[in-house]
Amino acid sequence: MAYFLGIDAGTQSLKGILIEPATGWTSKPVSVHFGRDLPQYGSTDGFLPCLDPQIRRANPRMWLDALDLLLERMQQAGLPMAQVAGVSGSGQQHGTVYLNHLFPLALKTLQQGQSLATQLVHAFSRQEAPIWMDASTTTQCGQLRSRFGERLRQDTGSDATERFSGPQIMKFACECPAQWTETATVHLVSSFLASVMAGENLPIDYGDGAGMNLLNLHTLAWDAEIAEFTAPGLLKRLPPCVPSTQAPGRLAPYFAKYGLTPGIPVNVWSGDNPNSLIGTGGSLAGRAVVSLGTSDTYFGTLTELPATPPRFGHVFGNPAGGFMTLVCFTNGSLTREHFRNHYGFSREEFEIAVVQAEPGRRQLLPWLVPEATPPVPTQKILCNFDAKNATPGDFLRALLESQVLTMRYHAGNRQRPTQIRLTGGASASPVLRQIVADVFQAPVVIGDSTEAAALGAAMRAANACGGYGFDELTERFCTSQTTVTPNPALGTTYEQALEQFAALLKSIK
Ligand code: XUL
Repeated sequence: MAYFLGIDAGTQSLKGILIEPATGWTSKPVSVHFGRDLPQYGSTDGFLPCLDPQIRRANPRMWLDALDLLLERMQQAGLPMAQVAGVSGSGQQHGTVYLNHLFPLALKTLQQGQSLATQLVHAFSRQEAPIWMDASTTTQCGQLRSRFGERLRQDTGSDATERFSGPQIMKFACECPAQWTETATVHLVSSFLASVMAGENLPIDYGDGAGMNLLNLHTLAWDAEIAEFTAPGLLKRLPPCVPSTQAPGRLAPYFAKYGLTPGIPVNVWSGDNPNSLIGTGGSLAGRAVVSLGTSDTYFGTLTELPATPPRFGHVFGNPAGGFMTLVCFTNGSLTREHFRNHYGFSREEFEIAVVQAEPGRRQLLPWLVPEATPPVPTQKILCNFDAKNATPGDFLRALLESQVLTMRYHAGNRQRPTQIRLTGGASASPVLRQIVADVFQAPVVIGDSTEAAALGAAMRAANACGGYGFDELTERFCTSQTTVTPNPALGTTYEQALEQFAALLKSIK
């Protein structure tokens, strides 16, 4: 039997799972929590403490120690490591790792008697890796915007974004020119760990590469002009960018110590969002994933590059082919909970009140806290109805519908999805499930997203190293018991509601 290994290098932990596609078997996830399991790095939440809340960096050697510990734990758990036929992974997006000229030789000569972190200690030109939570590059974003204007969004799929790798590299090259000169290679978290496993520098994939403000999505090559403006000599420090389905590496002999077979193929790793798209079963053409959590997130598949990328979102590569959008809405479950508590409703009372209210009649701008999409810096709740005299049900229905309408409005895809995979805590609410189905007029499949990035990575390994198609992998690993069908009678109602919502949005511009 052939098993495939998926590793998820997240913000707070490293997780691994094995899958066996012939039977659909999935192992229990094994994990290493950076804060609890590697306290020597002083990174309780996965990053180094810093008084400046804009600065968020991690020690990349912590990720190496975590990789050793994870594979040791997987072996100790009795997982069939010797039968693993391919490896892939997922990395928190945008984080950058800076390596010097010693890295390739250090990788090639890894000895089983010592840890990865010990053997690679001299290979870093920068000891810390800025991660996606770092927001300290507003100046650099401004410079990129004034130099390239709209072209940045049109060609790289995103406006200049603080956490993105390009602005992060720009800041480092400018503030630390000597260390920049010493830098031979800039990796993403994903391509760094993939390279370690392969014992040689591996490429970046289109999924994660698109989160850098450096990849030209029209040519699928690094944009030389943007790269040179970002940092002198950056182009020659970037690994090549390749399709997510390539498996250019072979597992390094070092990993035999965990029972793995040296020489098995290593698929290029990708970002956590592209991997989650695969792992939630949302990567097939026409599908979208809506995750209803603290914030709400919309991932939509795109077969072609949109003429205009979403104004406030991002376009990344879809590892299954084509592209994906990612749009994040800050006012998610906390806002829903706030208003439920405001009316003193239990969850059941909340459901009943919303079901009883009339659909599509009332809209509001649901921004209790500053919102990312569209960017609104302060609280703003604006209604197109008389909120004082509305019943609690009318108000709460307007809130839920508007939260879904804003997703449809900002999704960046004119075509409605043919199926939505719904995940996250609030996907447990029957009334919210139905509203998502009705507003999008698409069937909603309730999924499980707990290990979506690790599962997506394992599915990508099975695709790239085992020849399994994403259709069959999705069918086997992303099953669901529950589907909610849209009510076609409400199609026109919600088209009108969308127009009314758009009018309300315009009224604040
Ligand atoms: C997406 C983003 C986060 C990170 C970490 O743009 O910054 O989702 O990928 O999860």
